[in-house]
Amino acid sequence: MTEFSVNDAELEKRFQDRVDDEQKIEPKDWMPEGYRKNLIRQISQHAHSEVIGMQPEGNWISRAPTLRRKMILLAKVQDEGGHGLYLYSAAETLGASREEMVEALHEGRAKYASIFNYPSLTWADIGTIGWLVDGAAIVNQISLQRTSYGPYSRAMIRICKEESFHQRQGYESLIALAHGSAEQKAMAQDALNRWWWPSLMMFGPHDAESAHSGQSMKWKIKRKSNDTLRQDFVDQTVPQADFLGLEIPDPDLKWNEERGHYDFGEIDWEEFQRVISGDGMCNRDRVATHKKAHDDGAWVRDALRAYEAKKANKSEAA
Ligand code: FAQ
Repeated sequence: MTEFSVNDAELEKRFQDRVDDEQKIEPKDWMPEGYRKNLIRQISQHAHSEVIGMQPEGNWISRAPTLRRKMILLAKVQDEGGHGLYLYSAAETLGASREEMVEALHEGRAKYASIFNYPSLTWADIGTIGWLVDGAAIVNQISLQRTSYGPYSRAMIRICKEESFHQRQGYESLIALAHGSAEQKAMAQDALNRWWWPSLMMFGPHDAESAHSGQSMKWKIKRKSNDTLRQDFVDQTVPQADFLGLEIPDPDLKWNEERGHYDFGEIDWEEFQRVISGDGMCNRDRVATHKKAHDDGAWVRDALRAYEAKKANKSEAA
């Protein structure tokens, strides 16, 4: 049988065999249309999250309490922009254009992580974002280092190295606050109270409610389920809160000897649905800010295109 007479069912079987065998799928390999579409959805939403995620922290760069904290925060926010760029590039290898992806974000057709629709009200929020939000992102992204799509997997390896610095700088900042004055400790506790539940929402709906999980796990786009990752995050974070002397705002949180995990309370799923449907505290503002920055930068893209065209004309004439 030649390659040309192989039908879709056979191609799909070969594809699944490769996935099951832990081989990476690369951009020029045959892949089912659903795999390509699902990856573009997930990777572009991941990219949007990184870029929109610059806003809550960017809000504090000019107000960081010391030069050291300002330098760390600037580097971190810049890293998040870089992560967005790796991820947009990974999605582009699947045939999506940057313009289409950004348009989908602006028109509300593409989501981004719900967490970035909450406001950063105090300096303690910045440490807490590093500790909890980057902490949750890493738990998920470590599993995605083994995702089946090569460019996504390689981007994750690089991103995780930087996220690990992000998580540590946040935790270090919170150690300073939690072990500082009574006012500083209260500010850290208040930030934990506001960011805890939204951090748990980052992992998405329960497995039973997750529309994409079944297929994404079969194709090894996702390697661990939403609930498993959420449990990993809780188990890892509770001892960190204990060390800080802060209390996690969940009366149902307790160690379960039998399961070898922490039990924890139920997420407010109505709030989650509201936020991912565009009606959270900051959704409108986040998208409007992104749109304005994009529009203000149009001249840079135009200049780059004009320069590329000029270069192409010159090389044609030569
Ligand atoms: N927020 O069927 P599932 C970071 C949507 S990076 C908004 O379970 P899936 C770094 C989901 O898209 C954080 N929407 O979906 C940083 C789907 O809607 P759709 C981002 C959510 O894809 C730190 C619907 O619900 N990380 O923070 C959320 O199998 C600090 C049904 O859900 C990633 O994106 C949510 N939390 O699983 C940056 C990791 N959860 O598309 C700056 C990659 C679910 O059908 C500062 N992504 N939805 O309209 C993933 O691992 C997965 O996409 C999940 C969701 C686990 C997020």
